[in-house]
Amino acid sequence: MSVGKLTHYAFDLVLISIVLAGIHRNTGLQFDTSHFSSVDFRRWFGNYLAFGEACYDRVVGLLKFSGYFKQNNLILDRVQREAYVEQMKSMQLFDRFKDAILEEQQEDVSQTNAYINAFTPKKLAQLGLGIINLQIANIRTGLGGKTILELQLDPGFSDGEINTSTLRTGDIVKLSRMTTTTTSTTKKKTKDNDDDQQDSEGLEAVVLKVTTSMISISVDESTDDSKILQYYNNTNDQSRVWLVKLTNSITYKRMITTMNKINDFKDIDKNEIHRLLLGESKYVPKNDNRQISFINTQLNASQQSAINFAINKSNITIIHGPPGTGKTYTLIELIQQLTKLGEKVLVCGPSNISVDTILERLGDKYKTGQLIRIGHPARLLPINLQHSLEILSKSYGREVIQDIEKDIQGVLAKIKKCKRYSERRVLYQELKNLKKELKQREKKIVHELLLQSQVIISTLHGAGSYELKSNDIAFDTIIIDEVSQSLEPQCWIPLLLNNKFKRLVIAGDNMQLPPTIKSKKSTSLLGTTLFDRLVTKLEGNKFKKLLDVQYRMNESIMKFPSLQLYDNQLKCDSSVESISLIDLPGVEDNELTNTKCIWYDTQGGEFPEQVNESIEGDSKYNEMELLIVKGHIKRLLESGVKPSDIGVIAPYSAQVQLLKKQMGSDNEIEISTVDGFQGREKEIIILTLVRSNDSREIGFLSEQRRLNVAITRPKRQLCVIGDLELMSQSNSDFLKKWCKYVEEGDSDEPYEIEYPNVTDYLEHE
Ligand SMILES: *[C@@H]1O[C@H](CO)[C@@H](O)[C@H](O)[C@H]1NC(C)=O
Ligand SMILES: *[C@@H]1O[C@H](CO)[C@@H](O)[C@H](O)[C@H]1NC(C)=O
Ligand SMILES: *[C@@H]1O[C@H](CO)[C@@H](O)[C@H](O)[C@H]1NC(C)=O
Ligand SMILES: *[C@@H]1O[C@H](CO)[C@@H](O)[C@H](O)[C@H]1NC(C)=O
Ligand SMILES: *[C@@H]1O[C@H](CO)[C@@H](O)[C@H](O)[C@H]1NC(C)=O
Ligand SMILES: *[C@@H]1O[C@H](CO)[C@@H](O)[C@H](O)[C@H]1NC(C)=O
Ligand SMILES: *[C@@H]1O[C@H](CO)[C@@H](O)[C@H](O)[C@H]1NC(C)=O
Ligand SMILES: *[C@@H]1O[C@H](CO)[C@@H](O)[C@H](O)[C@H]1NC(C)=O
Ligand SMILES: CC(=O)N[C@H]1CO[C@H](CO)[C@@H](O)[C@@H]1O
Ligand SMILES: CC(=O)N[C@H]1CO[C@H](CO)[C@@H](O)[C@@H]1O
Ligand SMILES: [Mg+2]
Repeated sequence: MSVGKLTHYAFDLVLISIVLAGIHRNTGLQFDTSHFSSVDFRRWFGNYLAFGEACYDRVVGLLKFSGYFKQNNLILDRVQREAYVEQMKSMQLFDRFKDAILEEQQEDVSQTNAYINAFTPKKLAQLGLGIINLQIANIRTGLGGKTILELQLDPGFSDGEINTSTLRTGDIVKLSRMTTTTTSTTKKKTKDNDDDQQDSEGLEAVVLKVTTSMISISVDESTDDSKILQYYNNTNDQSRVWLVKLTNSITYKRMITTMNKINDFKDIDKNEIHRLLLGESKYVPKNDNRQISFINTQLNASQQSAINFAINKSNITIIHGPPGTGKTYTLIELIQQLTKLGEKVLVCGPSNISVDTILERLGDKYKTGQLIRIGHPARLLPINLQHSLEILSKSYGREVIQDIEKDIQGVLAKIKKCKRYSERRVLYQELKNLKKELKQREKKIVHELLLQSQVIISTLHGAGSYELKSNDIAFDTIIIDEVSQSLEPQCWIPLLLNNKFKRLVIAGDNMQLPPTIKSKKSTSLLGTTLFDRLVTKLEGNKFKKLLDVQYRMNESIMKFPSLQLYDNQLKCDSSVESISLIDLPGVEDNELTNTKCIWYDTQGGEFPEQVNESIEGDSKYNEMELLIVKGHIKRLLESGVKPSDIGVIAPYSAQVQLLKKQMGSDNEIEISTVDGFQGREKEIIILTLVRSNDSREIGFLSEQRRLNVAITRPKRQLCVIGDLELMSQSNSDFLKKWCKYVEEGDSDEPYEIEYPNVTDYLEHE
């Protein structure tokens, strides 16, 4: 019997079973199998009927489903039905995103609470989570009528400087008075109980600025002024306060709101790009003919082609920029071209640093007022101060604002002196009115500024701030940089501002660091970025442009990542393809400096990993591997390499901490985890993989995107220290292929493999 016939019979059998099940379900008629003599046949027939019933349920389900569509007039044709199904799917997706965000927030809160509950303020300060012994030096009014407190160290308790590494601009903090238990050494008179209760509440605030002498915080808007002033009055100017870092719940709230908005997104409010991103319509290329001449004539073919594509060929573009391919460089040209064509552009990124990088490069290309950075820039170069919205709005509307600010200061001064409650109350009311007036005037100024500007730069989160909400601020193009490090729910914040944008450009590399996620459970969903989803689930490959010329590293360093992660599509620019350490001034020409890639193989059990258990979770380290790191550094320095050209990367923070301790603080060798090197480069990178274990565990070395970042930082030498046997037996495809490549290569030896002799290294310690 032919296969075709067999399938035919099988199909008939299935149909018959469904018909039998239908008869059973609709008439209650049972099949009496007892007169079949063969037990085997009876059993088979029973299973056969059960199978039929299962199929029957599915078929009926399907029929009901399509009936539902018909009843509700939801289908007229296939295309619409498909769109509807996609819409249901994407709603499910955004519901699942919501769950994942909530989970993430819970994890974040519980981690923070674990710290705050476990430790005293003093200990928290040592851990870098708080600052103690502060006093309020001044209260003033900031943009939007917010109250700003300026804090200094209490000279009676601390003569040092504020630990500027503890707090960053934008951190959410709680300000509380230091209780008598923590101030037992003070000679201060004790306060009544009433006070202590108010203390435990504290004030929530946002950090605006941190210097060694002063911290400015902006108090949560919902906080009553009188409550703030309790922390600042002339009757208890001795009292000390302290700050502790809290979980920033605003970012989570904004993401949840955004997900809700998508679920309620009405069809008529969507534009073509929204529909495309939601999978509700098919991608259609376009063919415009906008003439431009490149401002930057150095752009290579793939960079030019990406710009051409974004302007002429498509309303949506993914610019895929592998390490060192000039992604930001390309975006800078694109932004300038778009504004030359008269467009208004919104540029967003996941972090302050990601957008400030762009601001820095655009800063001198736009006049004051044409380019505006919303939010508090993390590190503003003086030249870019003129582009900060906050600063701009102060100078732009100076006259309108200044007199009212003066009035507010006057009232504040009066309140400070005033002792009678009834008088105070009148003053509070006056203050409130003045602030309202100030807020309105500022809003108007800000609105005018944004309306006139050509390029607005903001973090993804910041794009949801009130300044941009106004409907008449419409962008022609939205650009999201570092999209692979952004959570998709955050990418939707700028996209939901309105539906007037005509073009979306997202840029990133899905083979580099993913967004940071705290919760273990939600990793899979939040870890899927917009880039990933467009490429894997939708038609992203049709509008993805790869930048394929790499300007950072020697060809031999680029080879493996290109082969493994970029389909061997990367080309080395001639300016870097054969760069070598010996080209650097003062570097000797010897065997070590001539080697491109070195692997110190630590297999054999003499370099075991160790575990450091701490509150942040276990972290691994490997003291023996550090011996080799130091040995290699020593040889490099002896060959004339400058310490500032060397970077050491370890995937584990315990290893980083330990090496930093061993090396001391006064050297210029940079030691960091992978994340600290992201977006950067060094002449030499030494990578210590740490893991070496009989149990064949590699932990998060299995994250290929992280390793890819590590091995694509060096320009002239990559030195890896790791257990080749463990890596090659791991279940990570990337590691296995890498080991194979290291050991066998494709043509000549790609890596110099060394087998370090522990005795030698220990002797030289
Ligand atoms: C300063 O903060 C860092 C981390 O934020 C912390 O490790 C360090 O111990 C702090 N220094 C002091 C003197 O508290
Ligand atoms: C950037 O800075 C703003 C304002 O200071 C802050 O609110 C925000 O959390 C920061 N964003 C990131 C991603 O660090
Ligand atoms: C000033 O501080 C003292 C002590 O903390 C407090 O009892 C008092 O209520 C404060 N005054 C005002 C007006 O808030
Ligand atoms: C758009 O296409 C036209 C014709 O193909 C070309 O001359 C022009 O340079 C393109 N514009 C850009 C931005 O590449
Ligand atoms: C691209 O956007 C423009 C402006 O919104 C629109 O007119 C055009 O139909 C869009 N093209 C495609 C192929 O979606
Ligand atoms: C750089 O690459 C060239 C050719 O690919 C190779 O001959 C040379 O040894 C490499 N040098 C270094 C230091 O990587
Ligand atoms: C282990 O961690 C603690 C604190 O987290 C640190 O003080 C100690 O130096 C670490 N030990 C090693 C060997 O890394
Ligand atoms: C390591 O070096 C020591 C002394 O230099 C030598 O005695 C020993 O044989 C070497 N071990 C190996 C495995 O080569
Ligand atoms: C085709 C093209 O323009 N290639 C350029 C790529 O970039 C290098 C260096 O920036 C130029 O030298 C090439 O001409
Ligand atoms: C966590 C773990 O499995 N540790 C083991 C790693 O391997 C060494 C021996 O190489 C064992 O002693 C550890 O227990
Ligand atoms: Mg970049």
